[in-house]
Amino acid sequence: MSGAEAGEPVAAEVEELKAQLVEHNHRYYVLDQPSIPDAEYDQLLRRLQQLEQLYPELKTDDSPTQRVGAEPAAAFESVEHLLPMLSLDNAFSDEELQAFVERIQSRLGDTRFPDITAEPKLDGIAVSLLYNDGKLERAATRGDGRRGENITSNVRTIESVPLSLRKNLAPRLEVRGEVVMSRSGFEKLNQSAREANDKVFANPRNAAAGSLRQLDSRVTASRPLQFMAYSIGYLEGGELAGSQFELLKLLGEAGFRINPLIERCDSLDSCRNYYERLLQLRDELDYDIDGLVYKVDSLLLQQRLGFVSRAPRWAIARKFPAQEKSTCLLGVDFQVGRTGAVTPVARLQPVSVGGVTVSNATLHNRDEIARLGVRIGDGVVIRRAGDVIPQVVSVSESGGGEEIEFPVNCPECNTPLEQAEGEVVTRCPAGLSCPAQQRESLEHFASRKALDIDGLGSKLVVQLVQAGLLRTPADIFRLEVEQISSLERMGEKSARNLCEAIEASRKTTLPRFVYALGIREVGEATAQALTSWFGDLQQLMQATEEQLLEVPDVGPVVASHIAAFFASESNREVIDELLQLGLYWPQPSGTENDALKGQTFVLTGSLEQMTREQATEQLQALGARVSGSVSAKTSILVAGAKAGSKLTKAEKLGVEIWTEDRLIECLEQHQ
Ligand code: 5U1
Repeated sequence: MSGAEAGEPVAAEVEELKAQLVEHNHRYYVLDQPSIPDAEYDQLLRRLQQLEQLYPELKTDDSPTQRVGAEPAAAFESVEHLLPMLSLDNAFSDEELQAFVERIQSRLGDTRFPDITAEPKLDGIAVSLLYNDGKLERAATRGDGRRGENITSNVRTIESVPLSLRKNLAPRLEVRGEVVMSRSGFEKLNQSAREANDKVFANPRNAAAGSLRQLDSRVTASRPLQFMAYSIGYLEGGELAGSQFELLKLLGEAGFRINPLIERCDSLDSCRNYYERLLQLRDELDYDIDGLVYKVDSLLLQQRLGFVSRAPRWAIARKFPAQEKSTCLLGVDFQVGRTGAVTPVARLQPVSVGGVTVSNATLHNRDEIARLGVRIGDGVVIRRAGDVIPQVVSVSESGGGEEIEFPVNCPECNTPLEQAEGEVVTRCPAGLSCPAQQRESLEHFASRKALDIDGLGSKLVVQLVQAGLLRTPADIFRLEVEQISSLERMGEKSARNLCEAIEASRKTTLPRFVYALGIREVGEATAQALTSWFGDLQQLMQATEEQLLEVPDVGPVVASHIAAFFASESNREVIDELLQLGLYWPQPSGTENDALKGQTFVLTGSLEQMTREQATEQLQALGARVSGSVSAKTSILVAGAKAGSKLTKAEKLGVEIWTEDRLIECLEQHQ
């Protein structure tokens, strides 16, 4: 059928499908607000692919099917930027920031504070995107600022880069910004690389750079990259906006992802305050930032201020302390985790990395030690980012010390260790008879995202196990105040508090319970997916691997772990005992459940009377959606203490704002 001529209805359907897919891409990759399930999106995409195959004349360059198109290239062509891509001067202290503002005031002959926008400085790869009549024509790296490399075919694969602008702002327009890899995406990429014995990247920036320099754009397409716009370069056809802030808003309307943390500052104090807040937020973000950029907001003033050599006079970067440092490897311990995985842990000469003292870092596994070629006494580079455990990135100086020997037997129970064919992980196969695995499983069961038993932390678990009071999670619900208070350093009051916390945890939710079981590879999201799919515990426990594979995001490995877990007689016994000891989860009942149906809540700032997880759970139980970002679709923003940019954005959008007390009142009213 290929080559048949398309009639009008087909052409119209293709146009409609393209428009729908572009819209869904934008909602998913730019706004983080998908509005249809993945399966429905895939169906639309498949239909478009089918029609384009039948009627190739309807295929256009900006079709969502054409992100990965070009054949692998032999090399990257060098291209000249229409306007040089500048670098930034740095300020390393408040005094230097003040001097920057004073220089501006003196040059402008005006002592008033010039409004300034403050933006996170992404630790990624600067990229220039040239749009001709609203269509992406060329993408280039910064290179030396005058000439860069043409990486168009790779950048086209980044879904947050619009192939066609949603709003054509100018006949010719160059948009500049940063390509970054998310931290979570980077961790996953490195984990798969480790499992496949491939090269791992030292940090998300290197991973983004490596991904953009692929000669085969299909490889780039498989990498979790995103583009955030921060300015324009070349522009034809007159000014677009009066200020940097308005310009970013316009770029957002044209379809670009704009950093939601950008703020306007009207004094030196607010500039400093922004720095402090961003420094606090840094670890929570899913992308690396290495500081922030202050820019004079008025584009007219920017023009008057001009440039010195290769940097603008109207902008300055304020760098954060580095998150990588060198130190000495003193030794290596081997830790056995909940699932028996043995992890080598580097013991380090303590070193301050980005304001936190680091004395341990992970070496991941046996292969990683070999890849790094690291020995005891070597100088090593340590990196910490976000919530992840600090890691050894490379050897900075060889000390010629002894080699690191991986143990043959479990360091906790002496059982011979095993490494399955094709797996990088070395495991102790002893299961719950290995004290480390028993301890870790109990700790996991009581942890915050599982049964959330306040006070039952690692030290107490060790004490209770040693005293013979705890063996399986069911034993937790048999503990008595007298038994607990007889432990060393345990008073009557703490024992009573713990018993109360245990009592309160009997009422839980099914997803929490499934997560608490500690099934290999079943994290919170999978536990949620499994329970929404099967509805109740019995159905889940009886599911075959085939049935488990039908659950979204459950692959063959996870399915086999789940089936094996529930097939185990001892696991089934513990579950039975837990239920007999009074663990329960209220069944959601249709009528009371949807009091807040159709409402989208966003929680921001710190809540004082409940955790965000509790608030989220209770809102969801009443049928509300809880989203991470504010948009025009947000119904209510709940603002706790120190609420930041989400509050500002919600105010701008006219979203209803609640205090924590108002939230509690609403929850109580509907419970
Ligand atoms: N957020 C942001 N990063 N960044 C880097 N804005 C920004 N602006 C830059 C650079 C190099 O340069 C312009 C000020 C020219």
